[in-house]
Amino acid sequence: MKLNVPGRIIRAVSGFYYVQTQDGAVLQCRARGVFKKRDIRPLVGDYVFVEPQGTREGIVTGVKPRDSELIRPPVANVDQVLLVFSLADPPLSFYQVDKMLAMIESYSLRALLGFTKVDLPESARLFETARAVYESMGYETMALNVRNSIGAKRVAELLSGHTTVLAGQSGVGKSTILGALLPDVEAVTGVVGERSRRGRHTTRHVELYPYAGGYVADTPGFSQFDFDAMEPVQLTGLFRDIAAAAEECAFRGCLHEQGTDCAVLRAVSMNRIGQSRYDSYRQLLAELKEAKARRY
Ligand SMILES: Nc1nc2c(ncn2[C@@H]2O[C@H](COP(=O)(O)OP(=O)(O)O)[C@@H](O)[C@H]2O)c(=O)[nH]1
Ligand SMILES: [Mg+2]
Ligand SMILES: [Zn+2]
Repeated sequence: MKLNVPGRIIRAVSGFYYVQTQDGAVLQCRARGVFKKRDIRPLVGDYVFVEPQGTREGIVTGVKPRDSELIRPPVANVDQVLLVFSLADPPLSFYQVDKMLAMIESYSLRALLGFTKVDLPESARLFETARAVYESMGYETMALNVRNSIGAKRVAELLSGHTTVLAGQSGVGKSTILGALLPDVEAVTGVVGERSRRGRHTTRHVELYPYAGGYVADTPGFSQFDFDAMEPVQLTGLFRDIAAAAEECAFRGCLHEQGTDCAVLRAVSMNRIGQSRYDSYRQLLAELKEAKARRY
């Protein structure tokens, strides 16, 4: 009988899977030939079994069932996403925050909110506005400037023991955060940026970096909503504050666009739901309806 050892795929490059085993060694592996026939496609993040071939190579012989699977970026068994936004340069868009949050909710992952560049002018005030909106809904909301150690300790605590994906627009400071957490991989994150700049059609490269009993990944991009799989009425459930108020809407299936019986509109007029949140909801609802109309 051949020996099989458990491990995790931390990187995949042109047909090779790099599997970290429990003793910390990384084996360069091919997948078992039969995987292709059975349509088994190992992903970065997969927990697998490996048959070692010598001390540096091996064969992936089995893939354990996934707890979660993201398509873009292609990564398995992520349990939280650190959404990174900059308060300035590029400027903060509450719509982007709400859209990303709704997307993470749709994946049933935990969302952490990091607002970078709190050192820039006006940023501290803007952060307080954002905090007032998102902390009350139960989201971990942090002001960051990791190079000056602002927020760095909290980020480290929250990431420890988890598999976390850092997501956010280019230029917001994701690599800077990762560089502060993992000083040794700075060079590697540079490579990721290089590849993603080449264009939309390049394969997105995801790499998990072992960190404090867990793993972190800096992703060059994050997928948009899969509107095709969603009905407009489902959007409410992705906005925690709107969902809470919507429980009292008079009629089922209310999209909270108008009507005196709409508890969401009442909550907005009483400032229990922030105007920016409601505006984001309406904009996403419009996009969703448009996508649905195009389907038929
Ligand atoms: N002032 C300021 N600049 C930052 C901060 N975080 C990152 N930057 C800068 O913003 C730029 C983009 O950062 P980077 O980490 O590459 O962003 P990424 O594209 O999200 O990976 C770089 O010039 C960083 O030095 C911050 O907290 N404050
Ligand atoms: Mg980067
Ligand atoms: Zn309503």
